[in-house]
Amino acid sequence: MWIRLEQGVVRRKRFVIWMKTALTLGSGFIVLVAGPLEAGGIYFSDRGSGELKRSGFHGGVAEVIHLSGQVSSAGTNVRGIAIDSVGEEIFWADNGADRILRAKFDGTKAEVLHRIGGRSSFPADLFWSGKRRELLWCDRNRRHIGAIFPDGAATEILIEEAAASGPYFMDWDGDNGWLYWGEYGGGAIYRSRRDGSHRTKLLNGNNEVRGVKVDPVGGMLYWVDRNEGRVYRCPLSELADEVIRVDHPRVQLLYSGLDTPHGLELDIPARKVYWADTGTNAGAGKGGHAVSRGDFDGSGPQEILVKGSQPWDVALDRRCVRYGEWSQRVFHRESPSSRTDPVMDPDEDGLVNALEYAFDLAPFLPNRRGGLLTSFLTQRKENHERQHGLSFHWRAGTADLSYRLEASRDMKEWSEQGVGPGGVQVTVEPDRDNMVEVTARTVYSVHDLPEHFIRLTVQWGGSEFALVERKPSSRAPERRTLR
Ligand SMILES: [Ca+2]
Ligand SMILES: [Ca+2]
Repeated sequence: MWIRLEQGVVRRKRFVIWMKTALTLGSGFIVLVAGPLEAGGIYFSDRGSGELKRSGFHGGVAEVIHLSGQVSSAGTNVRGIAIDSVGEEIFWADNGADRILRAKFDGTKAEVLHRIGGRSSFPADLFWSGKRRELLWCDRNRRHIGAIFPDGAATEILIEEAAASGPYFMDWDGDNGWLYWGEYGGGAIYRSRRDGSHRTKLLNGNNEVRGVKVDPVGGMLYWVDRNEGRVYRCPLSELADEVIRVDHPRVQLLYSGLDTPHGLELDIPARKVYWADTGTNAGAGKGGHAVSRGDFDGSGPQEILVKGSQPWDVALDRRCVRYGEWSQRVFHRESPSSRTDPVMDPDEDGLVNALEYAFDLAPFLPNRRGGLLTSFLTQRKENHERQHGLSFHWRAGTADLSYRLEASRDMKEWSEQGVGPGGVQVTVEPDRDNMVEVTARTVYSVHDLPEHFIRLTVQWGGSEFALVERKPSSRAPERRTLR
């Protein structure tokens, strides 16, 4: 039985499939669908035209998002943009009327989320935290960083006097609980806890910081310097103790010769950095009036993806519903098919591109062969019986991927019903983008079985790829096999 998870799965909190009965459920998640060609893409605010725009991952001609609902115009001075790919909503700041707005991805239900009353304000950058269901934003003129809770429309000021010339672009590292922001005119980058405690100046010496983003997985801070026309990064480990300058030897210059870079966005699984360039310095820099992208380590070319009038900020919807869409997200536009073909393995890590797609990995960064699946033992409270479990992150909502789970005690005879009474139970929980965490668990005890294996077979197109996990011998580190 092949299982394909529909897009709607990622919006549900949690559901369970019983392998023995799943065929008779008749529910929507085990179906073959033609589906759309793409789900995700690049969203950007175009300050010059006062519009919100989008394109696919390889750019091209920008599509204007036409707004309808409470408002039909994005505003007269459009700034930060953020998206919620689960709720399919766009949030943006309008510095013209001092307000923060939202709309659905297709532009419908456009409305004012928050009006900033009183004296002169300057809403700039935004960050949507799906976990906390809050929108963080910074106000350059009032020099503070705040939170808006769209569900109840409540607001809160988190950090006062964030920087002398005001905070301008910001990011939230939810994994480690740090808020990062850059100063509008002073060249510094700061961080603090969400409540403003443990505040530190990390870095100094930029000629006007714009986008600031953190990669907690790689332990790296990324930022742009508007007037030098540069994209930088620096290991977070270098930023802990004392303020360093931008010419510190551990600061890496990734891209230079840009025009007027502003908003920044990261695609951590794909190891890409995107930036919006307003073109307002009107120099000879590369990529002005456009959204560009490059690689995390600066190794690939600057790819100028999509033009605008004055792109100010950029956000990514990283969902992919077909291999072709993912391929545009992770590979350079000029990459030959000898790298991009689904059955190729350009990083020679033993995982063909179709598997890198299924598990949301980078196809040019070798992954640990055993890192995809987690094999574990659980113990039932009532009788201390041990069950064999397997968990993995999986791309849901695609038109071309499905998987099958089987169990074996000898790696010869495989059964979809497991090797004991009760079968295998599968639980699916939303993770991020259109990825979900799948956990399979035997309902029977594996205590008396000298060996027990769970096999995951991935199907892409007409190809199948099998990954096998052995029952751990104890709670000690798991043993894994891949074939
Ligand atoms: Ca590979
Ligand atoms: Ca890889």
